[in-house]
Amino acid sequence: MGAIFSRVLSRLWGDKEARILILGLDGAGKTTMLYRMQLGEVVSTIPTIGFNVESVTYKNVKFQVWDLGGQTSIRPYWRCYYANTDAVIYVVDSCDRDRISTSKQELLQHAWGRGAAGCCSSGFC
Ligand SMILES: Nc1nc2c(ncn2[C@@H]2O[C@H](COP(=O)(O)OP(=O)(O)OP(=O)(O)O)[C@@H](O)[C@H]2O)c(=O)[nH]1
Ligand SMILES: [Mg+2]
Repeated sequence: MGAIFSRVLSRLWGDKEARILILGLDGAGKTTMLYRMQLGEVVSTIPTIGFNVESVTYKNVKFQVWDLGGQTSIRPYWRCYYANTDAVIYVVDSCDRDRISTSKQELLQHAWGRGAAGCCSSGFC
């Protein structure tokens, strides 16, 4: 099944590197997710000022994954990265109850309108 999925993806995409944005509030777990996908392990992180970008290969498909800083003052700049984006992963810390509505507003304002690929709820306390 995985091999079929991989073949379908590479036919659709060819050699093109799919561009993915990871968005979400500060501390939601975006950078942790990026390096978990790339290295397969959890690394210690510091708050992202600007962005991290890494190439990730999954089943012969290459992804260029952009992890953007989520602090309040940085969020307005997310729009600068939208061009040529194929998918958005929006990360929510489900234990951050106080900021769930802020997270929802940002999702609606930034990610949803861009055609978010999936919504990932990072459930840690
Ligand atoms: N226990 C647990 N801790 C996590 C998980 N994901 C992230 N963390 C911790 O949460 C903190 C923030 O994670 P980051 O990945 O740096 O958060 P971020 O979304 O990149 O934050 P900004 O760069 O500020 O936008 C770090 O101390 C992580 O170790 C998880 O799944 N479980
Ligand atoms: Mg980060």
